[in-house]
Amino acid sequence: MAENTEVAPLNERIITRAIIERYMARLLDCIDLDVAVVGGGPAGLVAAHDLAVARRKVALFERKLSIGGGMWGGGMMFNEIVVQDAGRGVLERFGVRTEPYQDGYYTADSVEAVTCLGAQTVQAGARIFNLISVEDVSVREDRVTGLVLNWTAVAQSGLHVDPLAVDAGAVIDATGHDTAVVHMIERARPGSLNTASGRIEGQGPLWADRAEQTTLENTGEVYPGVYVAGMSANTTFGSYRMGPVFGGMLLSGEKVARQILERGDIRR
Ligand code: 48F
Repeated sequence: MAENTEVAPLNERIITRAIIERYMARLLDCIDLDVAVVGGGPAGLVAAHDLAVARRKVALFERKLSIGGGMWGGGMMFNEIVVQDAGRGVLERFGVRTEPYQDGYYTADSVEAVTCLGAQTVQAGARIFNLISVEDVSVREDRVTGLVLNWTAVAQSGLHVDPLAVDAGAVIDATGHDTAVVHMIERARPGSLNTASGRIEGQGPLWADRAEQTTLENTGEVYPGVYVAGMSANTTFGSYRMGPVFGGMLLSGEKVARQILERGDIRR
């Protein structure tokens, strides 16, 4: 019997409906989250991955078109990153190949690092929403209970369009140098952060060794319901910047996921 090789002509209405229906279903599924991650750099991706592996309902909101944050560009657009032993272990867990350089330093291709982290995170069950900016938090008394979202294009074009909101048992500020969510809390509740001064302590100049250590120490809850990870942790609690060495970011993502999992009360 002759095989029917005829292909049905493409129908634009089907393509449009497929995209809208599938996207809407995923968005609706994420309006009540266990954990909302803000920022798709290395710290946010690792956190979202580990929480999804532990079967938490987790979504990551990234304001840009692409995830990866500061990782794509390596150092000054030389797209290689450096990690030490501990960070290398995280990269390898995500299937990123590393190459020994010298004395416990390893390099990895930054494009491979971002794409592997991204793919593993989505496949683990975390939903990544790009092109969405977190513009505020929602609160009930003295606890953050969710995020206020809008299309990045709305903010960029200065249009007066009201946002939408999602609920979350915990929010992770993984917005890097911006420390965006913590700034929102500081504006709304001045002096209430779990830092030495109650305010954002700020970021100092470059000191890679010290900053790698403190990124991990500073990872944690900064306000009821809000955790900081990655560079945002150092800016919040006050420490140095570290340049294109990424172990601290990856380990901070692991640590914040662990901290949230250890808290039995963070579940929708
Ligand atoms: O900056 P980023 O990569 O943060 P990270 O994971 O890693 C820091 C390193 O890249 C580097 C460094 C290490 O040596 O110092 O800077 O801590 O990723 C932060 C992401 O958050 C997004 C931003 O676009 C970036 O991709 N972001 C920032 N503000 C918002 C946001 C916001 N309001 N809403 C959504 N996404």
